[in-house]
Amino acid sequence: MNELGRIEDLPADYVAELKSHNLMPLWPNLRALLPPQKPRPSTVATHWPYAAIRPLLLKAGKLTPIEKAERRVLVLANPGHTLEKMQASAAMYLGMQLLLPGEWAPSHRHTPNAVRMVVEGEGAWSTVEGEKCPMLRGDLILTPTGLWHEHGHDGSEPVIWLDVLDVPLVHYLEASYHVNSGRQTPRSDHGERRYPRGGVVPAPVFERASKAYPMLRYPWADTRAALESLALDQPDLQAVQVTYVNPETGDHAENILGFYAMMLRPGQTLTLPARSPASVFHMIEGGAMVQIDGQRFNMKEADTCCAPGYTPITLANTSSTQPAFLFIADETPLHKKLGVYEVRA
Ligand code: GTQ
Repeated sequence: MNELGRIEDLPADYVAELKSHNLMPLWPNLRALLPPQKPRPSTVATHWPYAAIRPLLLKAGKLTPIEKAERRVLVLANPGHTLEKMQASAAMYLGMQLLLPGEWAPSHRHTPNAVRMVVEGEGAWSTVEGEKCPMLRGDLILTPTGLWHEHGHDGSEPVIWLDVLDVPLVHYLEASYHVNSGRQTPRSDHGERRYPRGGVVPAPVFERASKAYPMLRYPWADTRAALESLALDQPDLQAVQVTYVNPETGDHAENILGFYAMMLRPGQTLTLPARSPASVFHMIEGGAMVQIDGQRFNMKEADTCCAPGYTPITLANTSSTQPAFLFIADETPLHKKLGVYEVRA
């Protein structure tokens, strides 16, 4: 490949004149914009052990009352993007949120989509568009774009969950904003009761189902049972994985990020191919060694890590007797919609 001209190769007064007209020469920056063969992601493989997060989050609970925080969150920031950008990858944001007994995080809605994966504690709930969703360990709760949501806690111990948002993308699009409001009035219908089995969905006769997001809570007990059933049915299946879908459309549960649960059989090692989207792994149960770009993370329960796109990832269950369960978030729906999704051999 031939060397392209550098900015220093141009007369300084010419460059100054270009800039005074809000113009830039492409060629000194062409390789940075379009690197050869594969992207040069800023996202670096990063491991956030829960043992490090938990005491610092509980300390935030002492230092900052909920009224001063609205959302009491420690952001899992990828150093490759600089910590100040508060992003895990190009499109993903991760935060660990703490709610103490009796606290209330007031209702708001925003343009970025969010999900919550419950990590610890009992008695908290999220109300999403009036649907009160109990938060039990391993549950996935959607708060898609534009839907009102608030969090409350009637239990006696701290509750902690992982927030996954597409805010870096929506912010980059200059489309990120929020609106606040008061308490929501709970409704009686619940998506998780309407869609208890994946194979059969309600067939309305007198009315059309009109909700864009018909299911908001995906109980862990059901997801775990689905994985165990899948593993039993297909003993040779390499990747025992389910996708969180919109039960009406079969599409991904949200528009931008994809969400999955994976079971690693006892002793299993699984290498995922290099794919264009970045991904996040969160250990729901058990432990796993995660190898990304020559880095090895010993993932214990409630640990989280992220991997850039275009790199193979190896997951190895650290137990030879127990299955391990992971929650995965990635940028697949976004890449597929934009036509940039790739799997490399
Ligand atoms: O719980 O609504 O981690 O609005 C960041 C922004 C959580 C939330 C975050 C939010 C929320």
